[in-house]
Amino acid sequence: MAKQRTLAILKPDCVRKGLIGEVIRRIQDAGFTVKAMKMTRLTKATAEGFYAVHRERPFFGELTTFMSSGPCVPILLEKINAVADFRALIGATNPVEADEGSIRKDFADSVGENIVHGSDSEENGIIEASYFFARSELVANES
Ligand code: 3AN
Repeated sequence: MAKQRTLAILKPDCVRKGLIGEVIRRIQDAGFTVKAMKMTRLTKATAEGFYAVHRERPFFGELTTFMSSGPCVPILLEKINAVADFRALIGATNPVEADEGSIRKDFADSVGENIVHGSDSEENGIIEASYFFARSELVANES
């Protein structure tokens, strides 16, 4: 199987809880390579664009307010089978349902504030990465 890329975001709750290092440690221990990374803060409008697929959902306002509530750390990751493996590493959206030992099980408070985002497909990962990284930042890190 070929290497894939996926877009992770350490969400504002991860940053506020002082868990940036812990979560990146777990990601690297699981075999992911960091290809691009920064700390930034989404505006409400950018968060609404990023989560546009959820625009009709009842939690859309809460989600985009939370995601723009403080700095986050987007990270472009690479690994064989990265999309599925990363979603397994972080666990189910609702931490109550997340597997033992997953990042959300161990650190997330709720379905809304769940520490980390992971792309649901390789195609969406490419679109999501474009919200955070310039083409030059990605090309510079191609192996
Ligand atoms: P995932 O991030 O696991 O792919 P999605 O795509 O279903 O989950 O949802 C996107 C984000 O929306 C989640 N990470 C979560 O923060 C938020 N979310 C999902 N369901 C709810 C909900 N019922 N209430 C509040 N926020 C939610």
